[in-house]
Amino acid sequence: MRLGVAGPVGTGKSTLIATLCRELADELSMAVVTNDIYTDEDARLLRAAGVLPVERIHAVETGACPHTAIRDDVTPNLLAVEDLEAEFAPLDLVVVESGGDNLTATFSPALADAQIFCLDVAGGGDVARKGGPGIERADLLVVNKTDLAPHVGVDAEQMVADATSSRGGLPVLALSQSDDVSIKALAGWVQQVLADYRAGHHVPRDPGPMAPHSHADGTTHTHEGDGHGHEHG
Ligand SMILES: Nc1nc2c(ncn2[C@@H]2O[C@H](COP(=O)(O)OP(=O)(O)O)[C@@H](O)[C@H]2O)c(=O)[nH]1
Ligand SMILES: [Mg+2]
Repeated sequence: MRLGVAGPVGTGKSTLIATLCRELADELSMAVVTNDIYTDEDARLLRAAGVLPVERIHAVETGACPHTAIRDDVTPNLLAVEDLEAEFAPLDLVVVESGGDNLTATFSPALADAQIFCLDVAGGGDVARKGGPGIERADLLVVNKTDLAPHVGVDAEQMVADATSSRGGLPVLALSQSDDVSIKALAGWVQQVLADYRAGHHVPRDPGPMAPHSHADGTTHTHEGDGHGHEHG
């Protein structure tokens, strides 16, 4: 199964993936693909964490627009996943981290069988309420770093409640590296989805295209349609 992890920079995606490896690599054969714009920073962070053999962690450098690589033209990611699957067959779980700098980044179901969208409390309590395709329709929404909530003046429970009400029954998980119960719940969710996937009960869900957005160079574009409607300007 291929599990995508998307969400804004700094919300704790790489840390979450390292945690999943730590929790599950004894029972599952795992590999990781990271997406970064210009570097392999995330891959190096994960290799340094020592949670998987380093050769099971591949980096894709996406170039200018990280969303394209997980949504419109997933070829470089599929090649990275297939290389890992060929080298370490049989793999149970490949986790793909998006290089997301965007609140609305989502994976194509052609790349990810299931996807997690990651927010953190430090991004503000209203983020969950504002919604967006990943927040509303990813298979799991993580509200991360709940240990920081009192320090940033956010009511984590309210943030989870707001997110839950915008998701029509899809799960929301409050997560913190300092809360073992939440880490076990995250690992348990992945095990359950994997069991459903193997039983043929899990259907990859497309959260929908990301919203139009702009980049630091001032270009604005959408990611709707077939990937050729990629307008700059
Ligand atoms: N307080 C706290 N910090 C966290 C937690 N998870 C991750 N972080 C920190 O958040 C920062 C960004 O994490 P990272 O995993 O690199 O985020 P990414 O950009 O989404 O991959 C790092 O300094 C992490 O140590 C958490 O549960 N609690
Ligand atoms: Mg990262």
